[in-house]
Amino acid sequence: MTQTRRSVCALDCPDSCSLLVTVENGRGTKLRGDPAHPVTRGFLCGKVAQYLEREYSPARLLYPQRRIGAKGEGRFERISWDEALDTVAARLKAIAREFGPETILPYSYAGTMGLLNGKGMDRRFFHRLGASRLDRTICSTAGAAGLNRALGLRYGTEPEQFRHARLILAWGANILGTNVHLWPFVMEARRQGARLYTIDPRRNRTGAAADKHFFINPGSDTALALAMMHVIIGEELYDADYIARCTEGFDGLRERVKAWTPQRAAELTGIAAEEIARLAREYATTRPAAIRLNYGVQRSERGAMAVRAIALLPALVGSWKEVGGGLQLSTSHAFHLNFEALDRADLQLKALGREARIVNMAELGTALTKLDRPPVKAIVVYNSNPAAIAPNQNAVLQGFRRDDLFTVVLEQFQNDTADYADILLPATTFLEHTDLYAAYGHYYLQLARPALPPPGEAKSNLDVFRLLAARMGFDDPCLRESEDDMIRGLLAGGHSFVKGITIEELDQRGSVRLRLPEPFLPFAEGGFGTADGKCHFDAGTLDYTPPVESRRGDEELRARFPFELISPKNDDSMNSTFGYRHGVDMQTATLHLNAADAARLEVATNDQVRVWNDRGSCTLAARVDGTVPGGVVCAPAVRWGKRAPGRRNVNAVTSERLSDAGGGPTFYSCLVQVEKVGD
Ligand SMILES: Nc1nc2c(c(=O)[nH]1)N[C@H]1C(S)=C(S)[C@@H](COP(=O)(O)OP(=O)(O)OC[C@H]3O[C@@H](n4cnc5c(=O)[nH]c(N)nc54)[C@H](O)[C@@H]3O)O[C@H]1N2
Ligand SMILES: Nc1nc2c(c(=O)[nH]1)N[C@H]1C(S)=C(S)[C@@H](COP(=O)(O)OP(=O)(O)OC[C@H]3O[C@@H](n4cnc5c(=O)[nH]c(N)nc54)[C@H](O)[C@@H]3O)O[C@H]1N2
Ligand code: SF4
Ligand SMILES: [Mo]
Repeated sequence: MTQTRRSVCALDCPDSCSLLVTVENGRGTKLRGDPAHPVTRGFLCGKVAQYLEREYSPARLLYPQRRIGAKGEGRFERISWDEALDTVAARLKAIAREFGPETILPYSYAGTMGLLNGKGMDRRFFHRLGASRLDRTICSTAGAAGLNRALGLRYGTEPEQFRHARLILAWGANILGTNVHLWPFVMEARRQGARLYTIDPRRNRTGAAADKHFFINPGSDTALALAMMHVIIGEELYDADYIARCTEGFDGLRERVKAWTPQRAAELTGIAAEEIARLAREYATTRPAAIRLNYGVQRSERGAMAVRAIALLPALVGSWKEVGGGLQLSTSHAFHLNFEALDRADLQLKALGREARIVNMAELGTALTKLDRPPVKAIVVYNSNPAAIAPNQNAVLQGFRRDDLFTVVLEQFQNDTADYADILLPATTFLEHTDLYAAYGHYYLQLARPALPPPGEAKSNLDVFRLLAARMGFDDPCLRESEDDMIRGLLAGGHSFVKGITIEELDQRGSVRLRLPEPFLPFAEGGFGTADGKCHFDAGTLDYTPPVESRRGDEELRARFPFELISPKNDDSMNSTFGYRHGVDMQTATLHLNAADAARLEVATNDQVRVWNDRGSCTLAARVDGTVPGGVVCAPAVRWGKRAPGRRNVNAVTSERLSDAGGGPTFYSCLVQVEKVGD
């Protein structure tokens, strides 16, 4: 019997694709993008087109297990769910009693973007327990802080509108690699004569396909944006009418950017002054012009300021008024669901009589090795692989090796973090459980029911936290709630963007557009998330200093570690999610170097090179090519450390230093030395 079932891709990707799963005799045989979905439009990225290979991989975790080897060694034995849950509940209770519940730390990110399995029952459970709260900064909080500062709301140009743009700036955005469903709209625009420019320290696949690529020094984007403002204002190319009606503080901005000449920015960014001036003029005079800004820009010490400065550009030229204008970093804020009902933060008060302390997930190494009063005595990891993806890996692994740390991991695969688990629990994939999905690259809310049966004894996160809550003796009704009731609760917020959307409509249609006008022009008439609805330039606080770890940063560091390392996303994987594969993850084993640098280092393509600094080292295969300029090296992230020489990946060299706002990590502000590995 052959059936087609609906699903939603749950991977951490702006596209949140609507999927059709062909099921024959209970087994999935084909995955397709839904042709009827306005953004998915019938195709999938390469990695998810082959997701059934991951779904049915012999490496899937099928049963609960207990560690029998040393931490990190990866030796386990099968146990029953009863024994696993009893052990976890007993240990968590004992730790909470002896050291206080805040010594227990949840650690999760967006392994699934499903709201119920990603930020639902888990949050309720940890709040009721009184565990430490995790500040989930690892990806986007610096950018969110910058965007909030500029716009007051994290809305952006909808992908469907990019087809109307005449100029598209992909600013730190590898559209073909990480946001491929925007590409058909970009191509449609280009067929109408639009130009695509990319601004990036590396010429990635999108840069190679663009009309023009601007190599920019890592972490220097604020300087470019300020110099563009200098030209736009100096040459009176701004939209005086929009500025008068919808912005605040223009005179201050005019003063502020006077000093930001293209010459000054050229020294900092590495882009020639004339090029900067030409880009500014083109941006201001091409109607409409859309900016696709992505999170690459904000993984630096100046990331929040960079996003803020770039996000002010559309207001200056009035481009929010135009269909196909504006800027997109994220659309996530428009999903005005009732998140308070979902995560029930109020339960902390019941447990502790106050809010629990907060631990920044980008500082996990320090949290596990140095945090005191109270220390971390237990960590429960799900939807994330911190042993591979968190910065300052040596500290993280030192923490996970602690004998007095109780570690629980809910996983689909035996990844780096799973190797350190005391109790390892098998998790379902998004094809196997119910969930509701918002998106950060479009405006459609989606519901997915299980399309396939879970293999072995795998359980959803939601089930596991419900079962644990019962074992802990928590009798709050919300810890027993059904999926459908949780979804109804989320929809009950009453905001006009979601008003009237029901679980029945979602079940019937799978994907439902938020109740937004079409086209959606969030800031055409102001409407910014500020008290007066205007975009505030607030120029007194707009400024730029180079990152400490950069070519213009700390001289002593720079003398010892002369290369700026970036480790952006690889094209064919999803962070470390496909790290179980052998062979296909070659991108994540690579270090791209410029020819002049390679010659000086006497390194040729395929040589093994050691990349190192004071924090650690990793070994990669050199690729000498034209994708990076002199002084920049690039290691696409991120493979499983345990699959790498020395059992370390690129995060052995990245730092725990935080971004200028939002508490974000600074993966791409990282100075290193490179040397050929002797044979
Ligand atoms: N194929 C694939 N897709 C993915 C992912 C993946 O791992 N693989 N990961 C997903 C995740 S977690 C996220 S957050 C999203 C978004 O992912 P993005 O943040 O958009 O992806 P990145 O590749 O990290 O960064 C985008 C580009 O920014 C560039 N960049 C780095 N530093 C700077 C800088 O200082 N200035 C400028 N202008 N550019 C800079 C990088 O070289 C890169 O080409 O992608 C998602 N999609
Ligand atoms: N050097 C460097 N490091 C980076 C980045 C970088 O660009 N460079 N990017 C950073 C960014 S932007 C991000 S978002 C993070 C991503 O880091 P993570 O959030 O850790 O993402 P993944 O590596 O994809 O790991 C997600 C894990 O969740 C599991 N999973 C998926 N669905 C479920 C589920 O339903 N239940 C359970 N229990 N598990 C599930 C998957 O099997 C997978 O192992 O990495 C960060 N680290
Ligand atoms: S990873 Fe992104 S592009 Fe690929 S199927 Fe999932 S949502 Fe679509
Ligand atoms: Mo991310």
